[in-house]
Amino acid sequence: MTALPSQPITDELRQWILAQAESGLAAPMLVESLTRAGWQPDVVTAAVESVLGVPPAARLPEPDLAEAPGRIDVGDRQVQVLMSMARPRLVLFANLLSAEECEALIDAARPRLTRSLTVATATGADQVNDDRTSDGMFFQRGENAVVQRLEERIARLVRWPIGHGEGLQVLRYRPGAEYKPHYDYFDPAEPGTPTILRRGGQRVATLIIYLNEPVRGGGTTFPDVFLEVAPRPGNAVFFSYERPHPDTRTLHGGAPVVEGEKWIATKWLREREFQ
Ligand code: PD2
Ligand code: ZN
Repeated sequence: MTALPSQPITDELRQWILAQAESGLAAPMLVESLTRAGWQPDVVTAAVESVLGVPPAARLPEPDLAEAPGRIDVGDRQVQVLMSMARPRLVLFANLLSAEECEALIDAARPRLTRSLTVATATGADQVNDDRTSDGMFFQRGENAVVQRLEERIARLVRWPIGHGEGLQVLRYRPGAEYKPHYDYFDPAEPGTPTILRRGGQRVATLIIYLNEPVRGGGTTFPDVFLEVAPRPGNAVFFSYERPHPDTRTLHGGAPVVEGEKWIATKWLREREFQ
């Protein structure tokens, strides 16, 4: 049998893959369109993997619920699975952090809190936003022992490289503070989005980890599916979005805290290495 002529991974091919990925095309769609254009599937797979840093098959963070649907071994702990749903792709976990670890994160974050900013997708710059009235801070990846341990657990929990995660963000909501419903992905229609995507590509999943329990209010809402997650220390809600589009049903918000404080840590996961 004659071997097919080999096709090299050219710079042009790499640049095309990067440009398409930056405009929001997911890895499997890239593979499909290049294969349809006549590229050999193994060349395409290798090229997409080398440019994006992930095998196209492992296209989204996803917990492994096939073996034991009720718990996931994350190395140093068993995380419980309380519920999961398909659309939005969402999984609720318990026991991701101990009470002591929640307190250690709060104590390390407290002196560094400032009024939360959001990325202005029109320009790519950070700005104060009335839809988000919490105080927050970012840890560097691996900044201290608790952060590092948590990042290792998250990587095992949702099978996504630590290097594809943004630094952990901690937020504190006081009474009256809220985070109005929004999507966590960057809107491809906004002019600032290509600049944001140069660093690690799109966000593809979010893990919101609860560090305490407010006295009243402060649930995480998913208005499209009428779901509200109650904050409980050590629990976490995971959701992923295969493309930056409302049909993922990942609209979500932080309901106003009525009494007490609410503390969370959020880990956003990107398509590619986030430097
Ligand atoms: O605090 C929350 O429940 C919440 C709601 C919506 C957090 C986020 N989004 C976030 O950190 O993205
Ligand atoms: Zn959010």
